[in-house]
Amino acid sequence: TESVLVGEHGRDIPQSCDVVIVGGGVGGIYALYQMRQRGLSVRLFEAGSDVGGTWYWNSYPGARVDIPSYEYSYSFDPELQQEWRWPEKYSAQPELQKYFRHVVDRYDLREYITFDTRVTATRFDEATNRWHVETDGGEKVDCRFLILATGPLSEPIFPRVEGIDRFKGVSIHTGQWAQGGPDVKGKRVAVIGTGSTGAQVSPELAKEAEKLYLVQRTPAYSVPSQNRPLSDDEHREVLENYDAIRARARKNRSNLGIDVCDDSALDVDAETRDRIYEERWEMGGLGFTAAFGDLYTSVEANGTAAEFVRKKIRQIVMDQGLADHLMPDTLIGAKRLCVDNGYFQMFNRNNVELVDLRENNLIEITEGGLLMERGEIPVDVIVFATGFDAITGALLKIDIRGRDGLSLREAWADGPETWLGIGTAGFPNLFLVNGPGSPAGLANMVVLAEDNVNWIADCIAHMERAGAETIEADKAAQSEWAERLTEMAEASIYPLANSWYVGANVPGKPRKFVSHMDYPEYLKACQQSAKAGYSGFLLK
Ligand code: N01
Repeated sequence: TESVLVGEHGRDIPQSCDVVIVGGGVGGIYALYQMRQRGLSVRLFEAGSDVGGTWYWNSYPGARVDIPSYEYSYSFDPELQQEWRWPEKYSAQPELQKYFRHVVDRYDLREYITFDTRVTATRFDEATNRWHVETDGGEKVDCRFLILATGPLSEPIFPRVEGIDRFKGVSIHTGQWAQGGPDVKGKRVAVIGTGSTGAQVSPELAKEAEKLYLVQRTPAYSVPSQNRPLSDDEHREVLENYDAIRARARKNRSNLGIDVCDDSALDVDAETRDRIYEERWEMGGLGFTAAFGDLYTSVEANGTAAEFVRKKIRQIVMDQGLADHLMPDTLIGAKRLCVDNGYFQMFNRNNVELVDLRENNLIEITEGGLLMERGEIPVDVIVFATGFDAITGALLKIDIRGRDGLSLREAWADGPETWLGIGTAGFPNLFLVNGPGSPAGLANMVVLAEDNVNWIADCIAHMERAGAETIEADKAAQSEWAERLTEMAEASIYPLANSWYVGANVPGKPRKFVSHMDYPEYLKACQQSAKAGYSGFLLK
């Protein structure tokens, strides 16, 4: 018999179920929907107080999607697609969270979710082939299948700087804004970090703050989003052509509906090239680096796009001395390209000051601000836009033990290895959504989550039919997958940058590129494995 608790609404909350899902974001919500559709009993644990994951936590001013909203949304139900009205091309965080809340309520999923609860440990019991799951709320649940939808960018990291706990003002990481973002009106604010987040949050804070210090370690490339309200006509056109829009994106390496040009940037003259870059700049968004086919494979071709953006920075930033400090000199796109709404324009405000760590290093954080080599900067608020222990951080935070007590932390000590980004050897009946080895971080994560979850749900159904108790990635298949990922990475510019893609933003993390770069190829591999009775997996 199943042990049960009685929930708020008088419904039994099972302590023993078919599936436990960790994470109530983009991936977890759809996993919950799909498992319920398949008639499985499910519990979902979410650390936040509401659903949305990334779009719950990152509620900082300026947070906004950089893939058009009508693409960055679920495709599984045509009715859902048809009834939702996105207000802007790139909708802001509150709108995204509203959407994810709507999905949860529309399909009656909320009652299966336990909020404000972190899964701390999970252990596979080989005698029963079940996972034991423990939470920080002291709950113990066991399940047959464990789905980890913890997100690749959900474990915030802070600079390792002396005095970080000493600061008497308000300090907050952008990825924890939901816990209570500060009111910066009339305050002196320091933002540390100039990645996608820093480029989004700073212009918004600068509008409110008395003074904004932007602390920059590496200048970033950013292109304008050219965001705008989605007109009724555009909205209608999207609704009428949704299938075609989705189908088109599926053919793209990142599952995006952008126009990709296959020509080499080096085969056209400089004038033509600049005209093409100008068109892309005006169009806005991530399509900028799809202007030519070799910007991610040739350092020389990449340099032409980089130079174009540098020229733009010079044109936008009025103070040319300041523009010098903002000039990126690395490869464009090798660290994820920022998409902004007035980032470089912000530097023309007289309440914004750039603090360039390359010539004025941060020594420590004091009670009242930042102690720099050149003196103290007193501030009231410190905003850490310093990023995440990406891809593996949230997974390895959980003490996960597979066969023979093997810990995932040990198994992945040299970097994660998976087969299809979905399973990993030694951890039976454990499935990853948007995991390492999938195109997570490079592709539309909503659609990727759907593809992963559909695959998992079909796999579970297959196991039922075949009478299999466990499924586990085969080590050989996993090694082959790792080789393919490395091969693709080495043919690209990605490994050349110190980015979260390769783990370079976390001291001591093994340097490895573990994302799949080609969505159509990725999907085909997943489908082929399923078709062949889940090849690359051991079913028992
Ligand atoms: O994090 P990041 P993020 N001292 O790691 C700096 C997605 N996203 O939160 O470049 C000083 O990219 C660090 O400096 P450096 C998107 O996939 C999307 O901005 O390492 N500075 C860097 O400038 C994105 O890529 C959107 O030298 C320090 C910054 O902090 C991913 O999330 C919006 C430092 C971190 O940049 C992560 O973006 C936001 C230190 N000790 C995020 N440590 C959209 O637009 C770090 N930095 C949809």
